Amino acid sequence: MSPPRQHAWIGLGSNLDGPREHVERALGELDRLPLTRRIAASRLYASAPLGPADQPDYINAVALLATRLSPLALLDQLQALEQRHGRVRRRRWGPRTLDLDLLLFDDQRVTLPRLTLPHPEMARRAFVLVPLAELAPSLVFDGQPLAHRAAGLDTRNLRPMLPQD
Ligand code: PH2
Ligand code: MG
Ligand code: MG
Repeated sequence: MSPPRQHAWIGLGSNLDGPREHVERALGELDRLPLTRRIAASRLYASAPLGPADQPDYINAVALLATRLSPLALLDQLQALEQRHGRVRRRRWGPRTLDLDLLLFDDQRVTLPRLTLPHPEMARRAFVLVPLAELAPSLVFDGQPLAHRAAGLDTRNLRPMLPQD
């Protein structure tokens, strides 16, 4: 019997070497991971960097996957995809070609050295919460629909990208 199909939410980010192309290509690649389909993607958003300011602006998006992988097997696949995009880990919160963060995996709570679910920072980051709320406005997180949470965040440094941008 195959394991059940579960929903995983992924935050994508890039601010190096053609960030828009990295994010758009990764959205296609997420759909081709083993035992996995991408079932939705938010618009792309441009955002000012959180953390060190001496780095380019980011392109961010959120994707929804249906997967039969376990959370850790999916994390392995996401990290391998980051590597294939030439990701080099330098400083914390520094610039990167592709960052794929596992945000939510159904309603699972996980506390492991490699993985914490839900992602501990997601509720504070407009560049995660706004695209997530675009896909799932009524999803309840910490007792509140995402749309309400997103409305309470400072979004001055976040803008949806238009096709001609
Ligand atoms: N990711 C970081 C650090 N800072 N800032 C923005 N705007 N978007 C990101 O995805 C981002 C960041 C580390 O993962
Ligand atoms: Mg990140
Ligand atoms: Mg990351």
